[in-house]
Amino acid sequence: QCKPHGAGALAKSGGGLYNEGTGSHKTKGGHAMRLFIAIALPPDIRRAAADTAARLRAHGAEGRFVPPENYHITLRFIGESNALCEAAEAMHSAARDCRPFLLRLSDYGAFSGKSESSTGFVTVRDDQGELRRLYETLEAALWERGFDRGRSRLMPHITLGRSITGDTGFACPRNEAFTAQGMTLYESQSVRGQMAYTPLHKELFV
Ligand code: 2AM
Repeated sequence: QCKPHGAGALAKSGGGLYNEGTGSHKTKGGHAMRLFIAIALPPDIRRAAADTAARLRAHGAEGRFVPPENYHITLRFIGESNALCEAAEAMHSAARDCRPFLLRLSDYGAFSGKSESSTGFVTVRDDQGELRRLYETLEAALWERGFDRGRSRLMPHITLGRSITGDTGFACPRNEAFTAQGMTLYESQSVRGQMAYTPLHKELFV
């Protein structure tokens, strides 16, 4: 029987936990939620990232900018799943060996796809490699519990906007640091055209 761990017990449960026998928690229809695990940001770091976004707009960039309350560092995108307990258990297992660690904001960067526009972000420096280690332990813990493999490489960043154009030549070096105290499992939903991220479970690093 799966029980959620940690102070932040799951706020809700998706009914049947997962499609047994598929080896994967991906579901077709049903109660699946769009899930991801991220590092939440303190207010001063949100403000610093919002300042980079404001400078980017002043530079002349346009696109779909993310509201600062939605800023986060994605650790692992899970996608459509209703395996909340398994995700929480994997987080608990990975957090066990993790102490709070320092992350630092750095320069503006962009992921360019095939189109003219790109995803604009603030690069996050993980100088001690602690976020990478956490990512790897979490990845293994999720895999053990039947989740698909995620991205092969972690590129820590805070997304500022999508479909961004006009960012050529933009730079905004930053150096603000903060201590990552935990990781959070979120449900992502589109509510009246805006993304809403609901925290479902939190694991603190101790
Ligand atoms: P990013 O913005 O940090 O790059 C919630 O949707 C978060 O999950 C997004 O902020 C995005 O991360 C990440 N995400 C969304 N869709 C994804 C996908 N198909 N593959 C990987 N990550 C995704």
